[in-house]
Amino acid sequence: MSPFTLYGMPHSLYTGKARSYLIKQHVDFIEMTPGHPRYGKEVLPHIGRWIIPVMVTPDGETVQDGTDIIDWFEERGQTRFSAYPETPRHLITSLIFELFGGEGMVRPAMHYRWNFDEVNKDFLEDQFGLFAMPQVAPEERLEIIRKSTGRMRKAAVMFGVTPETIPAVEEGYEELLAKLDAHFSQHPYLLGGYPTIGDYGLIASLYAHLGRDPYPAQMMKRKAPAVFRWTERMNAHGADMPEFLDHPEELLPEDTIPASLKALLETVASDYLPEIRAYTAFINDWLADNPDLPADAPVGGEKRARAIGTCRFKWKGKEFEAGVMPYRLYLLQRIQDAFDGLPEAGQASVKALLSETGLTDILTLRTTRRVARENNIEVWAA
Ligand SMILES: N[C@@H](CCC(=O)N[C@@H](CS)C(=O)NCC(=O)O)C(=O)O
Repeated sequence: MSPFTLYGMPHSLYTGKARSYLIKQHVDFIEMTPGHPRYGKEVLPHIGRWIIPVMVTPDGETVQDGTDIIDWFEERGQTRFSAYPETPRHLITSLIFELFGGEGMVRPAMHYRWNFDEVNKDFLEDQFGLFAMPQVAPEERLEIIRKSTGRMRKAAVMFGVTPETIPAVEEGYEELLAKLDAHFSQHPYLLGGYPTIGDYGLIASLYAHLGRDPYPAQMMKRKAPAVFRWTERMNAHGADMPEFLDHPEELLPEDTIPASLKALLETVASDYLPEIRAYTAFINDWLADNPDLPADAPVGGEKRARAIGTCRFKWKGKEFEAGVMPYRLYLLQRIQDAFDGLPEAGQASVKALLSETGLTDILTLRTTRRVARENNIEVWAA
């Protein structure tokens, strides 16, 4: 049987999540760049837009989206160890970090990629050109790529990175990095001896951008060596935890959430809840203004736009304005759905944890319509 193909790029944030999962699950896969002519034949006709990551199965099925790629294996029970913990606190905590890592940390990821030209620019232009057009000569592709990186640079603003907010973004990231370092100094993965969905969410921002682009990678190595080690570990075939002598390949016993992880949940509450509050409110208003959308209407309209508007919120004393991306609801719903599916005792134990860490609202911030995924895009559910 031919192996799986992952269309992705080393410098792509969302590819990191899918790649790490495939590596850890020992899936026999090859990674191909969307710059390969096969992408146009094998992927575009099915997916209908340029996007990565996309997985093609040995039977020719195409799956877009990091979470859907992971769930393709989970639903079939084809895992070495499931990404979804069985105990209530571990499950909900892990899903919270899936949302936070992939969506809540995009601001520092964009900032440390695009606002440090002296250190990053040559590398970024090389990498973007190399993987988009490996068949084009370096000087020629540089011309082309300079135009498209200009577009991506502007995207940082869409995520709320502006000259006014940059000091807050940097302060927040340094605090987060210190807490992550404290945690990964004690634990090889978020919940113990193997990665779960929260690790796969975190690796999105912490690999391609924050762990690989020259400026933030050096910063991570200097200030948070245990986080850097975790990024290596997340891309290793084995457990890769020799510094944790005799650590079992098991999650922490008794659904334990150690103090270092509670501290990280507190950061999610302080750093990301204000934005969740703002975008769920925006979406509810938007849905009230658009009451006649048919079921399965693409969330970004015919253009398949990522954002349906911008919302404002305050954080660290600064006013932020950021794009409202309904995809984020899809990940938020996963936390809430998992909570709703827990037995009463499990719910009580999770509620106590969320109350202790300031995250109670993550369960109640809901919208009047749900986001679903159909045919590899996000749609408004019935
Ligand atoms: N929700 C998707 C997001 C994928 C995504 O945004 N990929 C980026 C590259 S890291 C991309 O393809 N962007 C191209 C575009 O949106 O035009 C996932 O998790 O897979």
